[in-house]
Amino acid sequence: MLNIVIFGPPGSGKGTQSENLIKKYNLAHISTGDLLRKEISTNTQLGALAKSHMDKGELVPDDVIIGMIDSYLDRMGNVNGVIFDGFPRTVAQAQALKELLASYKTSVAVCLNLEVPNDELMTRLIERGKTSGRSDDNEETIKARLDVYDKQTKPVLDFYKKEGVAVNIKGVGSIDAIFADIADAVDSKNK
Ligand code: B4P
Repeated sequence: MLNIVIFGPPGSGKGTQSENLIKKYNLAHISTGDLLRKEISTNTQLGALAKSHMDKGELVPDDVIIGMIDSYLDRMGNVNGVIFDGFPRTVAQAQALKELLASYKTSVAVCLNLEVPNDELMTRLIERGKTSGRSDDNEETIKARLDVYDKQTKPVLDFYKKEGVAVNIKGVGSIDAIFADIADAVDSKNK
């Protein structure tokens, strides 16, 4: 299986480039952010819990997220591989993913680390906020999310470096040019 973690700070283009990955490699896709927003829009209990964290720019607790991934993998059926978009965001989530995938006799083939400077992230997310309707796309919450990324999420990259699967991708430039680098990285890990 070709399992890909698409990694990077908020607004680095994880969702955007996942769309391109799905088309090129015919993979299943799981975005924890999208799943949480779906729970919020359908007014579930989980959605209410998620909203209370997301509105402050905080991460949703690990046990909730890991439970979502577990049940997704349980239902996934026969696929060529999975794109994990916005997950893992903590080392505990990365460790849990490793164990879950091992139970299916598979592992993460590549972790694509999208590198984008903070001022560009802020510009993109403020711009997205004009149309997204997302309650976390405002300056104050974006600052909190960038801080959470530095403290809680960045260490995940060291986890994947130790696993020997991390690849840095320059995440600034045209979406197509960035995807060309992404495809080269995936192809070189998928020989
Ligand atoms: P996510 O939904 O994962 O969203 P994101 O990090 O904001 O966005 P992404 O990187 O996908 O950016 P996009 O492609 O849209 O997370 C939201 C929240 O959910 C988190 O803060 C957290 O609270 C919670 N959550 C989710 N997963 C969790 C987990 N595992 N554990 C705990 N909590 C979790 O790109 C952004 C914008 O840039 C778009 O408008 C796009 O058009 C633009 N863009 C993309 N590429 C560009 C380029 N090359 N040039 C110019 N603009 C570009």
